[in-house]
Amino acid sequence: MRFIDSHTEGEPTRVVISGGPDLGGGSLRQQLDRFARDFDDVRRALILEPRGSEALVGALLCPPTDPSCDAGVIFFNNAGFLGMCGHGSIGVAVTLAYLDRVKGSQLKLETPVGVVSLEMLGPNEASLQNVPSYVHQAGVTIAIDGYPPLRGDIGWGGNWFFLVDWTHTPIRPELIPKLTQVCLQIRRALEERGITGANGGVIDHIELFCAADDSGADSRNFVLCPGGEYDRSPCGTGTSAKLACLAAHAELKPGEIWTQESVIGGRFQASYQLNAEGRVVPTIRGRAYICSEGTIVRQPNDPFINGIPS
Ligand code: PYC
Repeated sequence: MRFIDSHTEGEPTRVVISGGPDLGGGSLRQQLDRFARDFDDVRRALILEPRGSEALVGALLCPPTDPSCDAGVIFFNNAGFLGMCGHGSIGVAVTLAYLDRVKGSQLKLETPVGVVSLEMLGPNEASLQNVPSYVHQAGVTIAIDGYPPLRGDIGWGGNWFFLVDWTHTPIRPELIPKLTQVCLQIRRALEERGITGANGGVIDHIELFCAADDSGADSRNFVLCPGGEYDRSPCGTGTSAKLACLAAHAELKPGEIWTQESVIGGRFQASYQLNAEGRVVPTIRGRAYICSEGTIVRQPNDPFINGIPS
């Protein structure tokens, strides 16, 4: 399998450019299910150490069902599969541009949760129009040890998020281990209380946010991903869910720019329009850089041929 690695505001994406599993066509959901059922060893080999890292998100290009799309894409990580991935879509766009595979400046990708469009703003910058995003439930209170009751919103931005105002404590790189523990506690509390997104969707991303000090951004966030790693970028689907919350609480008007900073200082510029159903259609602008190209090798006698289980 040949791949190209990039990072979007620090968060890595590995695009498989040849030799990946043939998922046989059908809807992106069907292709994802086939990937999970028949080729999970490929996911693990691509993502886990020693060939990958816990923070890595993989992207497999596959045939779209929508003829207006340039490609289908399935995103995956150390724990399984993602419905959508914002930093990953920007990484795919920059990778395809690097390969000279973007006609003009527009790219349309079909994902298991809907179609997203990208506009190249330069070789290392793209603007993503994400799937419609919304608040499923606002003001959900949960209890975790060591903290007063926490209130958060359940939001959809292509994945499910629980978004918690964390203004009382700074969100800074040196606090990443502590923030990770807090998010794991929150996720456990949601699970124990059976709190889910719509149709029982598992809330597998936790997002804490606070004011961004004097950096000029509107907010800084910390996003815990399903496999227990934090997002180095401000998280495209998480920022989309955040826009939905801001719109629901009348804190941001359509077309206004929201600058979302990550815990390590990466930034997305975000805004939204409302669609006919009153849902938020997010636009997320960010930068990605190619960082390596390579071939995955799996020797048959390698005890870690499918990666080191995390
Ligand atoms: O950017 O949407 C995102 C994302 C999800 C998980 C990691 N990054």
